[in-house]
Amino acid sequence: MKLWMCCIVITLTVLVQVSSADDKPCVPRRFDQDSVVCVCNSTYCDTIEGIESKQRPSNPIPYWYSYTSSKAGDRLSYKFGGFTTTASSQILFTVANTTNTTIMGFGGAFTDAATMTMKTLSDDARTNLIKSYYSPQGIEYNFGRIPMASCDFSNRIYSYDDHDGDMTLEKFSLVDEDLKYKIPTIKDAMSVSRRKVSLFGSPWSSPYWMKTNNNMTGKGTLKGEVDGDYYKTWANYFVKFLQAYKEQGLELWGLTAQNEPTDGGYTDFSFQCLGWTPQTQAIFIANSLGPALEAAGFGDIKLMILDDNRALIQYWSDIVLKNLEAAKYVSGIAVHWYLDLIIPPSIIDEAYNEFGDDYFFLNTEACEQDLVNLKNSVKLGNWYNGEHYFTDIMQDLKHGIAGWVDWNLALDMNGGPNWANNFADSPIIVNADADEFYKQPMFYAMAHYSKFVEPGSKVVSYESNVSKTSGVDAIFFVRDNGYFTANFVNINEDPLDISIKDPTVYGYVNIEIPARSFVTVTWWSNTEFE
Ligand SMILES: *[C@@H]1O[C@H](CO)[C@@H](O)[C@H](O)[C@H]1NC(C)=O
Ligand SMILES: *[C@@H]1O[C@H](CO)[C@@H](O)[C@H](O)[C@H]1NC(C)=O
Ligand SMILES: *[C@@H]1O[C@H](CO)[C@@H](O)[C@H](O)[C@H]1NC(C)=O
Ligand SMILES: *[C@@H]1O[C@H](CO)[C@@H](O)[C@H](O)[C@H]1NC(C)=O
Ligand SMILES: CC(=O)N[C@H]1CO[C@H](CO)[C@@H](O)[C@@H]1O
Repeated sequence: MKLWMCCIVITLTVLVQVSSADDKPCVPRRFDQDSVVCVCNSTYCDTIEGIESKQRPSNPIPYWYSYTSSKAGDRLSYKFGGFTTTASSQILFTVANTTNTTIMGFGGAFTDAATMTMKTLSDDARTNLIKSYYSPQGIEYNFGRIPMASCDFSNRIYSYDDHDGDMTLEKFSLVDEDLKYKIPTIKDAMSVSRRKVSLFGSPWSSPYWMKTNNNMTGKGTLKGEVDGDYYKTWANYFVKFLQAYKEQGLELWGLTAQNEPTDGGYTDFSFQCLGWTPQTQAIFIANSLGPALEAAGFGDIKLMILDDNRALIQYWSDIVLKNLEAAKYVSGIAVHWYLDLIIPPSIIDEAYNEFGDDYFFLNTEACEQDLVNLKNSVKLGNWYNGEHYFTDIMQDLKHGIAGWVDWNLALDMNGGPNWANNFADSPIIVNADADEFYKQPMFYAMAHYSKFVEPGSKVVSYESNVSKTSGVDAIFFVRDNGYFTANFVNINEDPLDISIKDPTVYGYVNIEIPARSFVTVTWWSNTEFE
């Protein structure tokens, strides 16, 4: 221990509560739920600059900084304090010197619904919304998912080639939804971002005339033989999509081979889908999609398989990736969160142990819905919805999933538009009549990760004697410059005092994790990793 360290520790035993100098605070509003939303409009929106930590100071002083969001109404409230000589809590979290998963990042989807809803705001309010997600004053998302043509969150059912029998896709073209809504919004997001934004496309259905039931909705697969002409045309459709977006100035980072490939196996499935088994997906990738992408100069595209619930992760990956001709074109395994409450993460461990060295794992969709009454899905200010996001992300990242991409970036007050009435909630809800939008607890749940866990950070192992029944859980990360971030959640109605020990920093962080809260704690560490 250096002498100056001990002096600072002694003089800084009292917590200093300040608000970060330049940040604009949340303007809270309570609707009919247990917590608040933050209201933004054309002239005001809360901001979060975060701590600049690109360059390691030559003598980092042993301070910690924290950001708290709580059911009681905190939204990224900022505090800092010094490491203290003794642990004031019996509950100790000790960081170790081993790391796991490298974090790829966080994001949301530029659906028709999201981008059209944003357009119902005035230009200035819309800009505030886009900045809230992608700018340095916002939560700095670095992923964007793009539905290829229509999905349920569209106003109508369409593909990029609704011309019966156009097997060469001569009449393929982007539509107004791309040209007037999705592409301009994506460009605006990228222009306010300082992080590299990685875009990936996902198809819901082929054109109706390629599908066995002649309809983009309902049970069906590609027509004809497995590996036949329709497989080639469908692969060419991906290439045309990538080329068309490139012509518009957007180069995609990745693709999923199919959104929820199992949906197309359900009789009367109610929105756009196309059915695949892992066997047919493997054949499609090996003989059609992979070679077509490579031949068109898109060989670097990060191709993901599955893009469906975790229940299938091991089964699906095992079949697709054991087809070595398919596997050579695949970079990642994409999962959706919808069955996470009933399917334990051990199923991810199984797949991760087998495939984690060669493929990345990414969560590519999640949203809250009121399954009893879909029309009631928007729950403005609901704290549990935020907690559900926060804890699901924590669980995923502890089990090898490298990033977490949400569903619609924004929706209207009804949780739409959605032509199939499959309404959902979103971290941002737009009230066009008032020219306002509402940042929900889900938004701040995402913020604690996307803002503070920079892409490239690694998950750090730790030990703790917190009781499993305490309702408090944690995950630790380190950036490549040695900056640590710890994310805590408390799902109980009582606060809990905890202490954090970093063996390379003299003293302890003593901090309260308030009732029903998310807390991010950050500090400079001297840990040398194994
Ligand atoms: C926007 O919100 C701020 C903060 O609540 C408020 O002072 C301002 O009047 C609002 N602006 C408009 C145009 O409604
Ligand atoms: C947790 O571990 C610390 C350090 O080993 C110890 O002092 C404390 O008593 C333990 N607390 C509980 C509740 O076991
Ligand atoms: C597809 O099915 C939907 C009902 O799910 C129906 O409204 C629509 O007209 C059908 N489209 C075609 C091209 O048959
Ligand atoms: C990592 O921690 C272990 C146990 O605390 C210690 O024995 C080892 O020397 C550490 N390794 C490095 C590189 O600091
Ligand atoms: C998901 C994963 O790889 N977890 C591992 C993280 O590291 C610890 C020890 O360093 C392992 O025990 C986990 O299995």
